[in-house]
Amino acid sequence: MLQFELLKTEGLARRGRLTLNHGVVQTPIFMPVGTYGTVKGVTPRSLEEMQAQIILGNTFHLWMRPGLDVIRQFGGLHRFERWDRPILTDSGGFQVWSLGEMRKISEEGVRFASPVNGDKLFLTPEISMQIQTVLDSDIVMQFDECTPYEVKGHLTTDAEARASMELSLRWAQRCRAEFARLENRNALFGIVQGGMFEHLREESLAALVDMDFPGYAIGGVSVGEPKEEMLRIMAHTPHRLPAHKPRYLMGVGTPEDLVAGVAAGVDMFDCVMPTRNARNGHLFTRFGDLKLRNARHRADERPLDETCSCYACRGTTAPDGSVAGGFSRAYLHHLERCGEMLGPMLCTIHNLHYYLNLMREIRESLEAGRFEAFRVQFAKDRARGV
Ligand code: PRF
Ligand code: ZN
Repeated sequence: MLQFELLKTEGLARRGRLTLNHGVVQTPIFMPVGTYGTVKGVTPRSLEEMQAQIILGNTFHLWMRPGLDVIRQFGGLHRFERWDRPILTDSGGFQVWSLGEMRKISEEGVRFASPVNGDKLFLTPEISMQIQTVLDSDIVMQFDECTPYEVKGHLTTDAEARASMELSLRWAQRCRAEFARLENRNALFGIVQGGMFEHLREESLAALVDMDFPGYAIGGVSVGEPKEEMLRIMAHTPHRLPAHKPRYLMGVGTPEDLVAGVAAGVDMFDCVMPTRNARNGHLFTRFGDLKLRNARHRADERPLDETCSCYACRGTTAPDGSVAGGFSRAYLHHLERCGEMLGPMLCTIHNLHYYLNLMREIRESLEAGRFEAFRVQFAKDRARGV
């Protein structure tokens, strides 16, 4: 099941409400990435505290480990990973694509050697649907081929991008048929491809809209192309999708990309950036990015972001008024230098809280009809410096 209501619009930007089998998601939304059935470094309790509404999982990784027998025994991914709110799973198309030379793509599917134990494996649209049905994710992604930006030292040509996009369309059809055969009660999204070619994206989009999916994603961006190319595709595709269905931009991006994406009409985002960068000591704040390794933080008593209400920045106040947490830049710098695991844990809490709060502020600005004003203030704040 999937229901999507548009609550308000401003220009191309939209404020919506998405109802899924495991709950309601207020859009625009950022979805933390939980590849292996865990958002790296944070507990589900902590995700709830920062008001995460929906998280990602990965078909490919969970198929490798722990394997479908275990997930099936648990009745799906929700109970296995102890997250009872909505989950979206990616189909494996992109993850297999990331294996590079280790894979072989044919009409039927993708043949590759398991990166875990070298076993010969074959992933097809049908198998991806079967896996995602066992996972019981609220949103199932079609199995697609993510068209690369470059192949073997040359930019992907129009003809190459077309062949890839058309293959993804045939796979979309097969996904739809298998999803129906399995009587999956969740929602299947189609994925627009077409590389950096607008006319191909329009063809892909039209064909997917004819197949009538409950939601649509934009894939094949943020695959190594220059920023201007990403922004060109982001400005081109979202608003051409059906207005009354959710739109998901896959694997994007920086805080600036999210704000630009919303302005272009995107409702949903995911990216490893807040979690991965946190583990490398790269923090996002209202006033710009901060590199924890920098010696300037050595004795700095300030929190990462004085306006942030996350556990790392402000701590939590107990009923008796006592405060726990609220860590200084000096302390976080120290943890980073010593390789202590509390460092990445606190940084992940902060970065995810920042991303989720950014989306909350975007939703509030849309409700108030002040998204344009918000964009101006956002850019000004981010340029101030930490
Ligand atoms: N396809 C799928 N997953 C994805 C992508 C895609 O094109 C991208 C592209 N940035 C990220 N994740 N299935
Ligand atoms: Zn914080």
